[in-house]
Amino acid sequence: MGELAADKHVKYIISVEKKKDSFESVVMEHLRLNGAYWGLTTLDILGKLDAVDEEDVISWILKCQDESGGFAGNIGHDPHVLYTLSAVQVLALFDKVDILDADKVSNYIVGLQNEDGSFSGDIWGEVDTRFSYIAICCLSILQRLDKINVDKAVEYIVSCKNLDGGFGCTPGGESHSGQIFCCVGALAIAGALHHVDKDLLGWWLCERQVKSGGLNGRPEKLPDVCYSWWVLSSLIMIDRVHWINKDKLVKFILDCQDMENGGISDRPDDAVDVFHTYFGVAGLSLLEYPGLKPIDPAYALPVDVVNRIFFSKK
Ligand code: GRG
Repeated sequence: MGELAADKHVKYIISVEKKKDSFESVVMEHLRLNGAYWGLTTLDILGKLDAVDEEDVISWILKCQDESGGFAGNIGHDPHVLYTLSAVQVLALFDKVDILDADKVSNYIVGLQNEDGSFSGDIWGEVDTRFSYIAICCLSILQRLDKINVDKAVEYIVSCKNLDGGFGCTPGGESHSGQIFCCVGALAIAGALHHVDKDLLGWWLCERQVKSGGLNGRPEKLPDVCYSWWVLSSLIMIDRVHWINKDKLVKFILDCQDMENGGISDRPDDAVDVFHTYFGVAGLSLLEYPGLKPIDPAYALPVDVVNRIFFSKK
């Protein structure tokens, strides 16, 4: 089996950040803050966060904040809960959450909770369990979870549970591993994992492993490195990770590396990108691959960062 080309992945991430005119940078322009979270968290898991200029990153993030308190994907764009979580997560990596006005950011999120407990992603109103996770995770990091109706938020997530044990985007929506991560992660943070049928969901999740060792997002679909995160983190949160073949999954992820120029792709021999590089490295971290910082399956941040948020005396 090959090895993790850690140094090459660090160089790849830094090169994407520098090539502002590249195809990848241009298509990611409007979601750059989310891309920054993927890239910087990868660097931190690899122990190389100091390869970037912290002050540059932080001053750019602050310029992405809108007067509503929410953050946009880049300067001058519209705010959305996803970029708001990314901003808070990146600041957490640098131990700089304190520079934010936590009440202002929280008020933006609180304003997006609907009567039925669900969350909209922004003022345009789209509802999805992704936004429930984002709101709960972000408010928890800001230590402001008590500002929303958590019981209602949990009730809405539970209303998206299916007969197969999985969860969808909205009530009745098909179970999908990405949404399952969001629902299980939100319930874990809210202390409400008792709503999950762990054996039933664990069975559905471990059936996502295909012959190559990779995981797919739902039945009959192709495997993709990103599901190493969505599926594994969910299995860990419900204590069923021993139901998949870890060695085969490690091999699948390593086979998706570009051994020459760094980066990880969705499947072997495809083009690499920062999204799959992050989820590949994060997946390996969940699999306890040597030399990587452990990552927290619910907060999607390194465990030392999560411990600093909740256990440091400030
Ligand atoms: C902090 C890690 C973190 C996440 C923030 C945005 C978000 C919360 C979660 C997204 C969860 C999600 C829905 C992930 C799935 C992404 C994905 C690869 C979707 C592809 O869907 P299809 O239908 O692909 O195109 P399949 O694989 O089903 O063919």
